[in-house]
Amino acid sequence: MSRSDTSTEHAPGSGVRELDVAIIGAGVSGMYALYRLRGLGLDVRVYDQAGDVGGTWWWNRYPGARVDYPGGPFYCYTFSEELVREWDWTERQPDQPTVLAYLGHVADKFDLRRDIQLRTKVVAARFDEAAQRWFLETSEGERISAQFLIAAVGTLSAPNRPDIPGLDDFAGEVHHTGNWPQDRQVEFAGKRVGVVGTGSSGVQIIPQIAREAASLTVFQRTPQFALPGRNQALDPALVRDSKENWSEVRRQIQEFGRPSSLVPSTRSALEDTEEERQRVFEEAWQKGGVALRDCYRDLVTDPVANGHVAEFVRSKIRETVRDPAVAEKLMPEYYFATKRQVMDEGYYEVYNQDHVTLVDLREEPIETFTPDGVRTAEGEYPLDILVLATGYDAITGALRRINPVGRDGLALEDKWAESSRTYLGLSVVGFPNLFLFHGPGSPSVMFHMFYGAESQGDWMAECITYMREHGMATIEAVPEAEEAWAADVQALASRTLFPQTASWFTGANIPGKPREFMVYLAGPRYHENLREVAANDYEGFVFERARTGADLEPSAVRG
Ligand code: NA7
Repeated sequence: MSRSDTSTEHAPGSGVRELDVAIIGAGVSGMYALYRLRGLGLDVRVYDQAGDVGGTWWWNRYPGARVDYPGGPFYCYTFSEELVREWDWTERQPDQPTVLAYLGHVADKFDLRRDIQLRTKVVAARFDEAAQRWFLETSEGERISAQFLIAAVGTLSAPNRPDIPGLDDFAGEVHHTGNWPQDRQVEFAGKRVGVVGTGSSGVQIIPQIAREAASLTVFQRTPQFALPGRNQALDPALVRDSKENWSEVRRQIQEFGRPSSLVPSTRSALEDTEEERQRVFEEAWQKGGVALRDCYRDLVTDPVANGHVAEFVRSKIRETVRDPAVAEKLMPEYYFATKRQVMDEGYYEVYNQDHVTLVDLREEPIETFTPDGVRTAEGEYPLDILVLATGYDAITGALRRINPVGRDGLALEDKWAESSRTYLGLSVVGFPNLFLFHGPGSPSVMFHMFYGAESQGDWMAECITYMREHGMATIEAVPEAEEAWAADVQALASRTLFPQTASWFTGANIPGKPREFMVYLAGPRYHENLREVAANDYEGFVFERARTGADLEPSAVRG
C-alpha cells in the first residue's frame, strides 16, 4: 500500500474506527486479553465471527463434546480467586454446555461484552508502515485502525474439510464437529449415519450416535489409542480444598502446567520387571484419564518403554472388541500418546453392536461420495447423515486463513510457507505489533491453556505499557531471535517421539502444510523465558519510535 493510500485511510472522518488494540477472537485468550488490556485504560475491541463468546467451546457443540483431559476443577482461569470461589465444577471432564456457561459467566462478571463485537469476521489485516498501525476490514464492511493487533484465534478452530471426491454431491446432511448447528438438534434417531474420523471428536461422538441411529458406519483412516476417560463426579472435598488453597494450586499450575497430584511419575518403565509394569499399567488404566500416559516418565521419549505401553493398550482393545477381525482393524501402530491423547467413554464397546460397521480406509479407501452415500472399492454405504470428525488445520490454520500482511507487503501465508516460525510463539518477524496467543512455537495445547493465555496476556500488557513509557510505536522480533527460538522448539521435540508421528502437532494432517513439530515442549521454561525477555528490556525485539506528527503519537496509558 502506498503512503498516500494510507493517509486517506486514516484521515479523520474517513469512517475508520481508531483503537489502541484490536483482538480477533472472543475465546479463552481473547477475553483475557480484553480484561487485562482494558484494565490499563486502553481502547480495546474484540471481533468474533461466532454468535457468543467461548471460541472453540461455542462452535464444538456436537453430542459428547467435553474436556478431553481430567481437568475439573482445574480447567479454568487461574488469575481471579474470586472467580474460582464462585464457580462450582461438578465433573472431572466438564461437558461443552458447562464450559460454555462458565465462559459466559466470565464475560458477564468482568463486563466484557460491551467491547466484544460478535458475528463479525475480520476478513483482512495489513500493517500500514507509514502510520505504524494495523488496518483491518470486517465482514460487516467496517474499517479499523489499531496500534496493536492480537490474534486470539484458537489452536483448533479452522475446520479441516477433507477433499474427498463427490463430497459436495452427497444429498444428505453433512456436519463438521467443529461447526455444529447452533440452532437445532441433529436428529440421528432412525437414520443411517456415517462418521469420517476417529480423533478425539470422532471418539466422543461415535458412542452418542450409536445410541440413536438405525445404523452407524465409521470410516477410519488411522486407529487411535483411546484411553478410558472414566469421567465422574468430582469429589466435593477436592473442589473445596482447591478453592481454599487456590494460590498454591495456581503456583503448581505455573510450575507443572497442572496440580501436582496430576504430575507424571519420575520412574522409568525400564526400571521395572514385566510383571511390575503390567501392575502399574493396569492400575493406571483403572484410574482412567491420562494416568496411563503419565505412569512412567519415559513413555513418550523411549521407543522401548513406548512399545510396552502400546502393547498393553492393544491387549485391552482385543479384550473389549469381540470380533477379532474388527479388533485387528482397531489396532493402533503409531507411538502411543504421540497424537493428542484421545479419551473415550464406551468407544471400543460400540463395535460389539450389530448396527455398527467399521470401514478401514487403509484397506478400503473411499472412491467417491454419491448423492446416496459413500462408495469404496468394496461396496456402497447408503447414508442419511454424514459427520465429518476430520479435525482442524491446527495451531496456524485460523491465522493463515486471515492471512495478515505485514511489513513490505509480506503475507503470513508466504512467511510461513516453509516453516511456521515465531519468536516466543507470540511474535513474527515482518509483522510488527502483531501478538499471537498460543502460536506455533508456544506450549499451547501441551500446557494449561488458561494459564498460558494469562501468562502471554500479561506479557503483552507489560510490553505495551513499556512501549508507552518509552515512547515506542512499534515492536518487532529480530530474525536471529526467531531462528534461535525455532531451533529450540525443534531441539526439545527431537528428544521425544512426537516428531516421528503424522499428527496435527506436526502439520501432517493437512496436505501441503509444512511438516514440523509446532509445540514448545517445556511449558514452565517457556513462561520463565517470557519473564526474562521482559526483564531484559525485550531482548530479541527491536522498537521504533513514532515516525510522524502528533496525530500518530500513541495515546497515554490511562490508569
Ligand atoms: P483430529 O484429532 O485431527 O482427528 C481427525 C480424524 O479425522 C483423524 O482420525 C484423521 O485421520 C481423520 N481424517 C482427517 N482427514 C481425513 C480424510 N481425508 N479421510 C479420512 N479420515 C480423515 O481432530 P479431532 O477433532 O478429533 O480432535 C482435535 C482436537 O480437538 C483434539 O485433540 C481435542 O483437543 C479437541 P488421521 O489420524 O489423520 O489419519
